[in-house]
Amino acid sequence: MIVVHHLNNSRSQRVLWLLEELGIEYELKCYERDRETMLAPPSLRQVHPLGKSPVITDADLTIAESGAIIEYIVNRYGNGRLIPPPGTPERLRYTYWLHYAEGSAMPPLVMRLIFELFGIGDSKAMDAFIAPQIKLHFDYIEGELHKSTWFAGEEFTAADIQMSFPLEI
Ligand SMILES: N[C@@H](CCC(=O)N[C@@H](CS)C(=O)NCC(=O)O)C(=O)O
Repeated sequence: MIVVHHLNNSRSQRVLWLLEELGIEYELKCYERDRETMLAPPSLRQVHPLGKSPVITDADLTIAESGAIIEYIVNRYGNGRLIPPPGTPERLRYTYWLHYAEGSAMPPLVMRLIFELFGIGDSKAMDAFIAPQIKLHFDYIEGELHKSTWFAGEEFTAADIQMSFPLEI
């Protein structure tokens, strides 16, 4: 059975949503962030060396990175659900958003979170780089969402689940 190592208020919400959406049984192991640093507890490093969430185990497999976890679950257990058929334009858009969420959207958002956490939210770096980058990305996302109902087209897919985290942040 899949075990989800879930850190409170984290990207592993995506994995829980996906598993619920697909109706897959799983076991939940919860971890609490340090209230000051927001870091995960050291016990999470016993599951994966980086000690980040999400991470899942499934029999003898340990899988980290939310995009990789989503791909694994959809391919292994999805039976074609929540993913556009191969070779379609929708499938390409699906792959794009699955990567874009962590590769492009999250970095400026994480920078802003860290700057705010350490009390340097009003800074030259925030004004000159971080805030304009966030605006650039969100104007782009808004424009893309005008083209179709969901990120990959007219059907809800796991790419929407992956994109939920930057939007929520
Ligand atoms: N790109 C990774 C990011 C993983 C990550 O940074 N997770 C955060 C929670 S949202 C975390 O574990 N933070 C606590 C820590 O770094 O100790 C993914 O998508 O899974």
